[in-house]
Formats: sequence, structure tokens, C-alpha cells
Amino acid sequence: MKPMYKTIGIVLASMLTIISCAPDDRFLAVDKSGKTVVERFGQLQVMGTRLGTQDGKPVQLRGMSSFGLQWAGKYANEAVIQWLRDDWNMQVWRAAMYLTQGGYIENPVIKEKVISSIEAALKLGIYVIVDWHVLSDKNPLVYKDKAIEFFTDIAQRYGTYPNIIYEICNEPNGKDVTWQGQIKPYAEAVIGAIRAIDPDNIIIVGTPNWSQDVDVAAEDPIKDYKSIMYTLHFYAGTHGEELRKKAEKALAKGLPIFVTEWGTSDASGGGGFYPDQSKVWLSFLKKHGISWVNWSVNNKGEESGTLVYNADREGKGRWQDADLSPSGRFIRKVLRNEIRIP
Ligand code: DCB
Repeated sequence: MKPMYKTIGIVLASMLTIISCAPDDRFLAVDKSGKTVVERFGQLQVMGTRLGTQDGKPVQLRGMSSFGLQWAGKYANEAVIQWLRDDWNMQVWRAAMYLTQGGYIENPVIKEKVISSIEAALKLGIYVIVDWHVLSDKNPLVYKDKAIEFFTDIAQRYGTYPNIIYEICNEPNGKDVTWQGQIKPYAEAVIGAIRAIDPDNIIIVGTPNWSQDVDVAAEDPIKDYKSIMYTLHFYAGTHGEELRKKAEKALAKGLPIFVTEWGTSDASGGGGFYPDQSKVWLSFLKKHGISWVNWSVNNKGEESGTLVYNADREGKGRWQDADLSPSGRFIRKVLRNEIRIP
């Protein structure tokens, strides 16, 4: 081919690629004009069951969760979060602060990793979920006073920034931990403390049974406060149609849902990588416009983790394909809009 035709061919081909792959601006962490997601969406609000921008347009935010900050706090820094924003197209970062298992109650300096996450998010113009990671401690009332003290401080320091999203109890669990008995009373107390300082940032409440029983919360949602959402968690290798039915039931009752944690593995964080089941879930979330955050950035070697065993031991970011696990490569492509989700 003559060089000129070759050039024309290349130009045409790249124009076609741009047109056909051009992702909807709403799914970009930074748009073509360089505006960050927080610059574009501003103060988030809840509109019916949907998350909305300051201007009242529905949005679906997508991003990544840290692993337990006591284990993987080295990734809660600006270099990694910027890499995730720029290379992974991440719009929201979740700082998962466990309470026990070496978490905040036992080791309060862990809070510094939440602060470094927030500072990076403010600088980079992305949203940040401050996650009070109730898990093996089961009943959120156990550390209610500590939660109020913690969220009061976060709200006083950062409540004026639209970047902040509060997640007040990751996964309440255990037979004796019910919505009406423990979770709702806990949530009302913590929400009251946050709202005394911060009138409008989104607050996400955990639901019974490891944040699966959104249908139960939907029977008796929290009144009196605005911009409240409820979390649904799933692991694609364990949870399927039955859990999606529960979510649909809750949505039909008007419950606003935010998936603050889901994994491509089974419910242990390991046990295999389930891309097909994950795609069914991603399609469900897309259909309902539900925001999501994937579990999680770590190099432990478990299937839900983004990095292969021992990759990036210092927390520098700039990962190459060989650093990423099958799940990491899959989620990166999903976030970059390179895998079509029907
Ligand atoms: C959730 C937790 C999260 C946990 C993942 C995977 O727990 F919110 O903290 O992460 O889902 O289980 C796992 C890590 C492991 C680590 C472990 C330590 O991936 O590497 O060793 O935390 O706590 C769930 C979710 C669902 C269910 C149970 C749990 N479920 N759970 O459906 O039964 O028991 O942790």
C-alpha cells in the first residue's frame, strides 16, 4: 500500500475504534476535558432507589475496595489510588477498616490508612467510602460508641467535601443480629451523629446476614434522614439468582441499594474465579443502575484479590498484566469498559 493510503487507513480505523468504543462519559473517572468524577457529579444525592448527581441525573459509580487495611494498608496511598483512577478508570475507592482481627479497636493507628485514602481521593477528585468493617464482631452495637466517635471525627474533618461516603457497618451477621433488634437502632444512632455535622453526604447502612437481607431492611427502612442507602454484598461463586430476587424485592419496595463489596470468587474470598457468574451480576447491576465496588486490592494470592501472590510488595501501583490475577485483569477491563456487559 502507498504510505498515504496506509495513513488514511490507519486514521479511519482509529476513528472507528474511538466511535464504537467511546464509553459514556458518566462511566469515566476523568473525562476527555480532564474533569474528575467529583467535579462532574458533585454532591451526590439519593433519587428514589437511585444514586444521583448534584444536578439530578442518575449515575452508577464503579470502583475498588481496599483489602483489610491492617493487612494491605500499603495500597491506601496516592500512587496506587491514582494508578487505579488513571489505568483502571476507578471512580470510587473504599477504605475497609476492620474493627477486630487486628483492626481499629485493637490497633487504632489503622485509622491513618483511612485518612491517607481520603486525602488521596480529595486530591484526585474521586469518591471515597469510609467503611466501618463490622465482620467477626457481628453485632454493630458492640462498638457503637467507638463508631460514633470515629464518624464524628471524620465528619468534622471532611464532611464538607462531596467526595465522602460513609459506610457505617459492613456486614452485620449472626442469628441474634437482626434488623429491628440491633442494626437499625445502631444505624439511627450513628446516622444521627453524622447528620449533626454533615447534612448531605451519602450514608450506607449494612443489612442482616452479611449484608444480604436487603428485603428485610426494605420492610422497615430508616425514616427521618435523607441520602441513606443500603448495602447488598455478593460473591459470584456462592450467591446467584436467589439473592438477585431479594434485591429486586427490596428495589420494588423503594430501597436504594449500593453494592459496596462484591467478589468474583466464593464467599470466602477464594475458592475459584467465576467470570461468567460475575457477568450475570454485572448485567443485573447495570440494568438497575446500582453502584458497585469490587473486593479487593491485595497480593495475598486469593482468587478475589487483584494481584498475584507477592506482587507489588511495596504498594507502588504501575501494575503490568503479569502482576494481575485473572480477577484483577477481568475487573480492570470491566472498569475500562473493554468487556461488554449486556
Ligand atoms: C466478607 C467480608 C470481607 C471478606 C469477604 C470474603 O465476608 F466483608 O471482609 O474478606 O467477604 O469472605 C475476607 C478476605 C480473606 C480474609 C477474611 C478475614 O477475602 O482473605 O481472610 O476476609 O476476615 C463474608 C461474606 C459473605 C459471607 C461470609 C463472609 N457469607 N465472612 O455469605 O457467608 O464470613 O467473612
